[in-house]
Amino acid sequence: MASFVAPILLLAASVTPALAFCGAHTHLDKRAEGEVPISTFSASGPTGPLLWAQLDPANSACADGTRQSPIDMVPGVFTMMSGRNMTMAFTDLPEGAEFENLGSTVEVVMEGLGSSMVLDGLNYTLQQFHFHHPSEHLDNGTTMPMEMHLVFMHEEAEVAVMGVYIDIADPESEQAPSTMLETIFSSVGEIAEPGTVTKTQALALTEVQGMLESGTFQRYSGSLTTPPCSEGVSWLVATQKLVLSRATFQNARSVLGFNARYVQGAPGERNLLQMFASPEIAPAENSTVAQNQTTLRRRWRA
Ligand SMILES: *[C@@H]1O[C@H](CO)[C@@H](O)[C@H](O)[C@H]1NC(C)=O
Ligand SMILES: *[C@@H]1O[C@H](CO)[C@@H](O)[C@H](O)[C@H]1NC(C)=O
Ligand SMILES: *[C@@H]1O[C@H](CO)[C@@H](O)[C@H](O)[C@H]1NC(C)=O
Ligand SMILES: *[C@@H]1O[C@H](CO)[C@@H](O)[C@H](O)[C@H]1NC(C)=O
Ligand SMILES: CC(=O)N[C@H]1CO[C@H](CO)[C@@H](O)[C@@H]1O
Repeated sequence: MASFVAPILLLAASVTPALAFCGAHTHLDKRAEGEVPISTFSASGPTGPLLWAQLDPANSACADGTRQSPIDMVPGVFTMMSGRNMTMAFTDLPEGAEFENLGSTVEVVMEGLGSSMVLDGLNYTLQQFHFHHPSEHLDNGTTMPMEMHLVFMHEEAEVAVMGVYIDIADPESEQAPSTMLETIFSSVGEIAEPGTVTKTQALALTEVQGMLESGTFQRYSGSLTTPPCSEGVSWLVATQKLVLSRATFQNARSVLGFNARYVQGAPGERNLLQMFASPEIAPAENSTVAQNQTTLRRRWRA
């Protein structure tokens, strides 16, 4: 099974769309020891999300999928799930973990380090977590400074991703910066160049587990937010947020640059790129997006 786990870890630049559903027949190379692959796609320009489907036929879901991620997390697109209803078993890492710059993100490699969660009776293992600046999902219409994605896999190649918004610490607020995030990003300067890797100091994942268990998750079925945009991904977006000190956020931002895919249509709606390609197809009257565009137009006129 390990042979198809690694590419998802790497944000899956070369994974086939089938991967998320039936990994049994994939034949993907395991990450070579000590090598950090650099992504062939980006978040803007000619290799950016408007053109991902043209980069590789395997990325077709990016342009025609109707359950794509990220989305605007507004009431009606998700169901709520209590953190207490989930079983998480995150393990602290006194030895730290590898921290890589893939060009498209910075990623902490967790494969084989023993963190897991049970979702719908399936035991998923944590493969990696990485970061987006700004957030990819919108929190009820609003972008957040950053978003962490914890990518889990079940051995039948099911993918589940926990999204956790990261805000900038407010001196007026009681919430202290996350020790785990401050530790990770204290070494981000060592991997400023794509293709580089370093080792973090000891990581306290149980701190994050405790925070997630005390909150709730907004659940929906979506996709990978990077090529090949495979669907069938169980998304769990936490309502509890982590915070970073302003100085650490600025260090993280200077390495991440901009790496968020644009917000996709609500689950089940036509892919925005298909709507663009067929201007005769107006957004459905009853589309929440269309309704909100109408509201906005009215506001502009006023
Ligand atoms: C928690 O699980 C129980 C039992 O499965 C279920 O009845 C309840 O709706 C769940 N609550 C939430 C908030 O998910
Ligand atoms: C998942 O399975 C592993 C191996 O059996 C076990 O150690 C771990 O506790 C399980 N995870 C959860 C959240 O129950
Ligand atoms: C979401 O945003 C709408 C409109 O901006 C607001 O009325 C509503 O209270 C918000 N919902 C939550 C849960 O914050
Ligand atoms: C719009 O509403 C109609 C009638 O309720 C329904 O059949 C149709 O599926 C809806 N379309 C979308 C895109 O939600
Ligand atoms: C999808 C979306 O953005 N829906 C919002 C449209 O606007 C109404 C009212 O302004 C909100 O309640 C919806 O959540």
